[in-house]
Amino acid sequence: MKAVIIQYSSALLLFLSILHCHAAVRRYTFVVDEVPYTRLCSTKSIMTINGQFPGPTLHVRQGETIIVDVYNKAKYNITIHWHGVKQPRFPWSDGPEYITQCPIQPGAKFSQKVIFSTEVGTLWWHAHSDWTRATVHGAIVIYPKKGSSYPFKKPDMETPIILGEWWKKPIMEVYHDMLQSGGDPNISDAFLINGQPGDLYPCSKQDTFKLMVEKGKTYLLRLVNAAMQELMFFSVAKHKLTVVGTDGAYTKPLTRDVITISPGQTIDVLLEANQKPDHYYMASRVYASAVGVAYDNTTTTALVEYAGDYTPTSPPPLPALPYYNDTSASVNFTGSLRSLASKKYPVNVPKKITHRFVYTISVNSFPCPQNSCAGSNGGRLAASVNNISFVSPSIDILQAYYQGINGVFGARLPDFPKYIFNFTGDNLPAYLDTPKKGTEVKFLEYNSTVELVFQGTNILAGTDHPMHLHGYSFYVVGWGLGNFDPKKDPANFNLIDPPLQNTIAVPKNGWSAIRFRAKNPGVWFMHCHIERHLSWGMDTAFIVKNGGPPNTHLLPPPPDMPRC
Ligand SMILES: *[C@@H]1O[C@H](CO)[C@@H](O)[C@H](O)[C@H]1NC(C)=O
Ligand SMILES: *[C@@H]1O[C@H](CO)[C@@H](O)[C@H](O)[C@H]1NC(C)=O
Ligand SMILES: *[C@@H]1O[C@H](CO)[C@@H](O)[C@H](O)[C@H]1NC(C)=O
Ligand SMILES: *[C@@H]1O[C@H](CO)[C@@H](O)[C@H](O)[C@H]1NC(C)=O
Ligand SMILES: *[C@@H]1O[C@H](CO)[C@@H](O)[C@H](O)[C@H]1NC(C)=O
Ligand SMILES: *[C@@H]1O[C@H](CO)[C@@H](O)[C@H](O)[C@H]1NC(C)=O
Ligand SMILES: *[C@@H]1O[C@H](CO)[C@@H](O)[C@H](O)[C@H]1NC(C)=O
Ligand SMILES: *[C@@H]1O[C@H](CO)[C@@H](O)[C@H](O)[C@H]1NC(C)=O
Ligand SMILES: [Cu+2]
Repeated sequence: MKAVIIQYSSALLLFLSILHCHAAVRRYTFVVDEVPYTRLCSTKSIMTINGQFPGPTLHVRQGETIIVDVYNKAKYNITIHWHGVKQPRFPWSDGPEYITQCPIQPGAKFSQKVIFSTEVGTLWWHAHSDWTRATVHGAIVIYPKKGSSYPFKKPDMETPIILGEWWKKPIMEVYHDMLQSGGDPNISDAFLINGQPGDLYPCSKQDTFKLMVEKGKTYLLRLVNAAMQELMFFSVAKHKLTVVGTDGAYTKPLTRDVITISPGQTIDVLLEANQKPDHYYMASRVYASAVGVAYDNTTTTALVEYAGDYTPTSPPPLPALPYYNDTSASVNFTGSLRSLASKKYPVNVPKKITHRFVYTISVNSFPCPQNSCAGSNGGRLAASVNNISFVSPSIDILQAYYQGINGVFGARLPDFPKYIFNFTGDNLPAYLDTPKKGTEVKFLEYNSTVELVFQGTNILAGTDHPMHLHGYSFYVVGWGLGNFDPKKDPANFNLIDPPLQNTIAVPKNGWSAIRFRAKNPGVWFMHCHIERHLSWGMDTAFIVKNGGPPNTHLLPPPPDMPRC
């Protein structure tokens, strides 16, 4: 474990020394490769960056711009997305395949400019092409600007805590099996903490991440949920967790025994080593709310190990986690996050709204010949936004928009559901199941102010949907269970200290309302961060037009954009 501490602190020293000499734009090299990897006594080949899993942590300062040279030495297409980095006026490096770029094909290279602006805290990067993100991901640590500090007690040490999901079979097989059968993908075999399952699995004794702590010190855990399919509960035995940030923005301190983190979300928590010297489990398992949908019910663990001479309790104390389907535990945590909203860290929630939208988000199905697919009633599972199941185009939308190429996408995403029914009702009629197909986006004028209500539906199976918007952070101004009421609910919106996020878990059979100002021109993907829902079509994009002055225009594309 000492080795890990040295590794982190030397990375920090290196980072500080580089920063000290005011070097030009810093460059990182990402080599996408395939390496054999053994977990749970089973070896497979996985895609990684620089042979590391999880991939390298990027350390930057708020407002910095870096360049990452991505070389694809693997045999699959890939793209890399900088999750939560707004990339002002520069969607070209954002990464989602066929939205802002064509994939980096085997043998090709793409130099991606990553432009940080207001983000601070923790974000992450991940592949955004088919299901390659299962093993191609890593943390992004964003330190405050030089001369400014954290709005909380400076931690003595810090570490990323990346939650991952592991299949013994190659992820591409899991993905292709799902596409072929039309049903749900096979559930995973394990969850991981920093690439390790912990010792509660068969054949995993040695594969445990350890955090060495000293009594009296404070540790900043930079949590990332990089799991493919699941929201996760997380807790540390006998210790409190104090949340101080989420999605690259500070929050008011929120102290809890258990937190919920959705795929795509990052949460910064302070852990005080204030218990009897011993070793304690940190543990994570799913929050799975859909009735009748199988899930991996295993528990991943890591160890918090105090320094000193003592006889460790055997087995180590394990934290109590909420039951798998405990929606109130989940929404209570998510609904308790608040922005700092101080003089130094003000909130800037749009008050005058120019565009109001309500988007239903549903899991659907298409009929199959002779009911031969593995989805419900022999159909093929699908998903939709306002009843349109997104079809990925074969050249990217950004290129088509920029060059005026017709026929790649349409602008017919409805502002409101076309058909009003009891969205969260039980036993909904089967004629609601089948969506339309299309590549439909929404155009927004520069500087328009958007209020968007995501309305979950109970079509096929109601569940939580972590909706993620690229290119923006948004204020989460309200949420509720059941149907959104446009007459009553806005009166309760929080316009004082709503949290600023890039991913919001819309509660099962409920709704979430977000607000943002469209001042980042470009093409910005919006989708559910549950990977199967993304693949099934719970996606759309905003195209934000240029404003008047040239400094509100999209920048030109870099010369080495990958070609289709
Ligand atoms: C998925 O599960 C089915 C049924 O157990 C099995 O036949 C198939 O091989 C599995 N596929 C993968 C990729 O694990
Ligand atoms: C997990 O699921 C398996 C079946 O897939 C079941 O046998 C087992 O009891 C479940 N474990 C827990 C802790 O719920
Ligand atoms: C959660 O699961 C348990 C056991 O399957 C079930 O009895 C209970 O009704 C479920 N609760 C909810 C809120 O779905
Ligand atoms: C969460 O639960 C606590 C205690 O039951 C309650 O006081 C609080 O209002 C709840 N918060 C939310 C956002 O539901
Ligand atoms: C919608 O369905 C839910 C669940 O069955 C029910 O509780 C609610 O009363 C229904 N709402 C309306 C307006 O019918
Ligand atoms: C979606 O559109 C299809 C085709 O028009 C229609 O059959 C279906 O009822 C619609 N579903 C919903 C939820 O509006
Ligand atoms: C954006 O709109 C606000 C009013 O909502 C206005 O005060 C501001 O000047 C506008 N900014 C630009 C760049 O157009
Ligand atoms: C890789 O990308 C190219 C360019 O878009 C595409 O033609 C090809 O089908 C892709 N390969 C796979 C396996 O998806
Ligand atoms: Cu979803």
